[in-house]
Amino acid sequence: MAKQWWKESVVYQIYPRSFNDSNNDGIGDLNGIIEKLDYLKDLGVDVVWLSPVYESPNDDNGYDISNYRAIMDEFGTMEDWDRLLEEMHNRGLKLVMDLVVNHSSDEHAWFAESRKSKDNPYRDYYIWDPGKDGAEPNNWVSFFSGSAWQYDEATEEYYLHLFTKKQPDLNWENPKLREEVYDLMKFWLDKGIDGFRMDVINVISKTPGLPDAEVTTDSKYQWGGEHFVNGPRFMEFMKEMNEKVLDHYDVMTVGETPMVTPEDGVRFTNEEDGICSMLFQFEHMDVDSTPGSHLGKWKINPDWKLTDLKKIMTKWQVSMQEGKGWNSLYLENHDQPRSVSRFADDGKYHEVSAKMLATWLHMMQGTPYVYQGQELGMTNVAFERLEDYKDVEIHNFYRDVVENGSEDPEMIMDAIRAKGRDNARTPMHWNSGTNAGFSDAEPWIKVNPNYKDINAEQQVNDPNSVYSYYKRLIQLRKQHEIVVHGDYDLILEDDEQIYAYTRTLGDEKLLVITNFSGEKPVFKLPAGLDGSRPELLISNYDVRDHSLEGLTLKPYEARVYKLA
Ligand code: TEU
Ligand code: CA
Repeated sequence: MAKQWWKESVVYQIYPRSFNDSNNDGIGDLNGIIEKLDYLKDLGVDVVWLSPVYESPNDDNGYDISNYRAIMDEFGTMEDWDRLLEEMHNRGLKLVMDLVVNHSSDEHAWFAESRKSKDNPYRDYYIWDPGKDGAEPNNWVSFFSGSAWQYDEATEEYYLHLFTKKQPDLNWENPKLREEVYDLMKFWLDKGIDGFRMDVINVISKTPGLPDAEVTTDSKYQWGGEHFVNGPRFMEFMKEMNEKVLDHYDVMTVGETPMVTPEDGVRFTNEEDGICSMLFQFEHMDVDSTPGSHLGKWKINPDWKLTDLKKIMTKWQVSMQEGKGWNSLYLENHDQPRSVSRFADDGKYHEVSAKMLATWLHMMQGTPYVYQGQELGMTNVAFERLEDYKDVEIHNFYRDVVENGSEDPEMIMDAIRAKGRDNARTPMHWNSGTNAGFSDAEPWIKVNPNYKDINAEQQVNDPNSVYSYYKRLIQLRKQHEIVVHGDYDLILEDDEQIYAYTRTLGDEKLLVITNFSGEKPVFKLPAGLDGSRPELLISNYDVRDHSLEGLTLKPYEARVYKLA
């Protein structure tokens, strides 16, 4: 397999609004990030992915951009950003910026022009339609509830918005719009950044004529994915973007691509003619959802099984290695609940189970991502009142289902507490002081009350902390080539408590054993694996007995062995 710096790297995601507030206005900012670069260096990560820091009215916290070449006032200035890049590069850290070009903000100058008149030169930068019989042009539902169309008085037409109505979709069919995107990408690349994370990049091409979605539920609006997920001209647009822009720089790109299969994954990331370095697939993020509707994420399936997760992860691991593609490995980001609360135990076994999940993820094939606070084992939050949640997705969802009278409000609040994106967006826990050391002022969103027990200050110098464990995992990647390049094989396929797999490179083998339960299952070494001289590389308990035959695991135990 071809060697690339981004395969050997670990990426750390920063959600700037919630990371560190340097000027005490309650909002994280660029200078706050600069203050913490030594922390990131100590952790050992190689790349930082910064969620959007561009000018934005913040309808969707920066994923609605009103100027692609300016920094949001609340976050600082372009000089601050230049200094951030310089300080990162001085420390050998790389910077990946978020590229949000499926849509802009409705406050972008292009849209202000576009909506003025039907013959405005910017009209075709967006997707306009007169509608059908005084109603929306089609039945598509928005990702964030309600119709994907908004009526606009000025020209008496509708515009498409797959996300909020303040996020109008850009019209990629228009070559002028595409050139604008390539120009803004060059603007940042020429400043010296090291790559892009591409927001919902696989929905930029829509089926011509924008036909109705198939009706599969009794809701007024239907999921229209068949008409825009990996749409007809998606690959063509991406090839053009690569030829005109990306091929001229040594950068990494990670496509955020909902609803893709491993076959798509290989198509998008393979060494020969892929369109990005790696991608974020979502199948494992849906393992605990109820399939069948776009609102499935809120309907938690309490009966999801470890074997479901094994099937998904193994399919991706094997397909990508056979097709010479490359995986991103993630359990958290700014859109997902905290992994220790979701997949492990944020109570009694908080510390060991956070370490177990980290082991499981970092030993797979692909580039691991750590989302801010994950390295401390930060947990979900449970706000009492709806007003304490700030996320537009949460509020739209609540309005949609509760105010239309279809669901019980307390049930909806529970779904929000379990799955809402704000679980990941509470301020970072730096210490046990005021507001967890994030800010002296009241933060824009409340701090998780457990910050006195879970914070960086207490963990950085504790060799047994979740943080120190992450540091060691990241080091293992630097020390053992097999962690990066070894082939993955699942073992104990049917076990509902133990997730175990091997990695193989030449005549070297790693054995990864993780217990996803609070019980004490017995690990049986499969025939053909020689466990006679195992060398323990890392574990989340003190291990005395290394015999692998009939090994009784402790709750949420994790061990990684190198087999001779
Ligand atoms: O998310 C895209 C996406 O697929 C969302 O539907 C996401 O999965 C959802 O939040 C889960 O319920 C990206 C960004 O990561 C997200 O923060 C933005 O809100 C969205 O695009 C629009 O830009
Ligand atoms: Ca601030």
